[in-house]
Amino acid sequence: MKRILITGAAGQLGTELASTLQARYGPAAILATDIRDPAEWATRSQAARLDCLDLDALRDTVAGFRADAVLHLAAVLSATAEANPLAAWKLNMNGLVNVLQVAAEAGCRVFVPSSIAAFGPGTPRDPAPQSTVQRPTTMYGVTKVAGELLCDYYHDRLGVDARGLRFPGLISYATPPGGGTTDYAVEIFRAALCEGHYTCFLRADTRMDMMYMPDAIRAVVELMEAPPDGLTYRNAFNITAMQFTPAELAEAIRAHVPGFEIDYDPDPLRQSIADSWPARLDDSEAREQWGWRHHYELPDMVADMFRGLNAQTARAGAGSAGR
Ligand code: AKB
Repeated sequence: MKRILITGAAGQLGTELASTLQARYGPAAILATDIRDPAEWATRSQAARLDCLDLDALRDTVAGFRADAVLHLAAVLSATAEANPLAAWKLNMNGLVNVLQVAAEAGCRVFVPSSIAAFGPGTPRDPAPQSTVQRPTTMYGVTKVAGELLCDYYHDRLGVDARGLRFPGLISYATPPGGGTTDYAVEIFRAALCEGHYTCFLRADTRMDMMYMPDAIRAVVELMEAPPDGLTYRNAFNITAMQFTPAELAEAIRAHVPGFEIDYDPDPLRQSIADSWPARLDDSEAREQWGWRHHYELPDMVADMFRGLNAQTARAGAGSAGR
């Protein structure tokens, strides 16, 4: 990868991936795009407004930038997709097929995130094997399974070097997530700092698979830089880091915010989505095929989240004091 175009770059994963890639490959090598106007989100990278549903605009932007890799992150997450399934199908599938088509024409490598949501209630829960039953019961999950197959198709028939990861819930402080079922595990930190209290939209005992953002970013880079020959499950490697319930996360937070309180008001939609997913992914294939290892466990992740959020608050305070 020498010249990388990112779609959905203003999102939770895109923001941090763009800055990591700028540091690694140089700012001139990265074009961060999003459907939102760059004035609203871009800081120091080359940035452009791009709607990946517009095939001609996508083709022109890839050609104009001379991209040799597209990291396609523009997608609707699980809870939002359930609220508007048709819009989710349209963005998640038509955006992806456009990216794959342009990549086939321009000879680009492609990264596409899949998700634990590509599994459903019929999948073994703990752990979900790499290769197993995939009958999700959410529109988001349906688009993730179809997306994995579409990437396989473009690889097998048209030679596109497409690669992908099945992410668990991602936790980070730089940019909030939007519309996911695992979002509680991000919201809870700001609530702990600002209010000392959080009302969780999942039951206390809902065990879910999670990963801290620095591990997720490293996984993308390592997979994209891995030699292609050893990759059997190239478009959908299970990866995992930690599993916890809201009650266990609250306990870990109390080590930093003594007296933090949590109560529970389960949202039927998001609870049913969470209950339909495995509690843990088996990532042994990723470990064997390209050397994947996670670094962050629950206590390190919680400590680093508070370090990052406190630094953000201090910077914001210094910014407003200087105005
Ligand atoms: C969501 O909750 O929808 C996402 C995911 C697990 O893919 N974080």
